[in-house]
Amino acid sequence: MKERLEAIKAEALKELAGTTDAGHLNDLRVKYLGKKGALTEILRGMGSLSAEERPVIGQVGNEVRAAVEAVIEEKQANFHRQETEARLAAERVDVTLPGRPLKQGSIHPLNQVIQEIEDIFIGMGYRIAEGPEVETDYHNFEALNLPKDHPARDMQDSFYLTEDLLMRTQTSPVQVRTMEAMQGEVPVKIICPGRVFRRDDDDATHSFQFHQIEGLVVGKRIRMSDLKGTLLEFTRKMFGPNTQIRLRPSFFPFTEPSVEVDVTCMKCGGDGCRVCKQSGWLEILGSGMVHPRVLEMSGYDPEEYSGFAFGMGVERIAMLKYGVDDIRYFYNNDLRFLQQFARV
Ligand code: 2NM
Repeated sequence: MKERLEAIKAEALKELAGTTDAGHLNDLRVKYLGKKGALTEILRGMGSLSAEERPVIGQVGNEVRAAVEAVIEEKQANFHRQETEARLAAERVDVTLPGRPLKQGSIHPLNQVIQEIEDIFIGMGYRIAEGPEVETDYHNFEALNLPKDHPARDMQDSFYLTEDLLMRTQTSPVQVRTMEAMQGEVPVKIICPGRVFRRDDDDATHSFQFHQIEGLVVGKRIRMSDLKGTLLEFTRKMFGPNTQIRLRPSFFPFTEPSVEVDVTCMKCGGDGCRVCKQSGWLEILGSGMVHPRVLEMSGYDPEEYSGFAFGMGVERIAMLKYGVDDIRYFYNNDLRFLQQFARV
């Protein structure tokens, strides 16, 4: 029996020496040490041995089992280590490689212009006010002193949703709402940026939807000179410190007097060029002293308070500033256009 055990040991060790993979190693473990394995089979037959032989054979059996087990464990550990090393090599990451660049978007040129204008007025103590794009006829027209028969109220010129609701044609209704909410408190000092809508055919300089920024100041003894100084300060911050402004009389239902404001051409500095059609001047905004009836309807006594207001088209300013000759570039979202405004 002892010889058979030694023979099994020799055979097992020889076979084990030849294994090169974990699967085969496991097969051998089952073959020699498993429940139906060769060694187990022999040791099961120990019952028939004499009392003297049993401990001797038992000891040899245990030694053989231990020797075979030891080799299997060592081989298993080796295979495991090799496997780990192979995986580490295969999955190796070079942490010193530069990362993949993240695609970064940029602020839309219209929003850049809006933010720039906002920053200038915030610097002068203004607050930003926003309001709904769907407006009541009252806030969009009536409260701005636009009489029922005014041409701007023509159904053909605005997007009416119902008898009483329309897409706002200006951001002035936000100023009306702000005055209402402030219940006669002063100062009112706000700018209102936002999208406005007009029923118009799109072309190179017109769009049925565009952006405006309107400003409003209401307080005691607010004068035309405050308006002039404010607009000069704004235009110099926006278009350069040498900018001049020129006020021409005009008409708006919500202001009296009303003026249109020109700035010296930012392209030629006033000498005359293609952009300013040789005049040296560019019209950039409309403004005036808030009409007493507008103040009164929104809760300000025109005997006690006065104010000025102004409004400008964001697209027009962006087109002049960047030399864009078609308003539709702002809405097409062509990256070749937009990326020229990316500030990296
Ligand atoms: C403009 C031109 C002139 C204006 C007036 C008001 C309000 F609400 F105070 F009456 N807001 N905006 C105004 C005045 C707007 O845009 C060309």
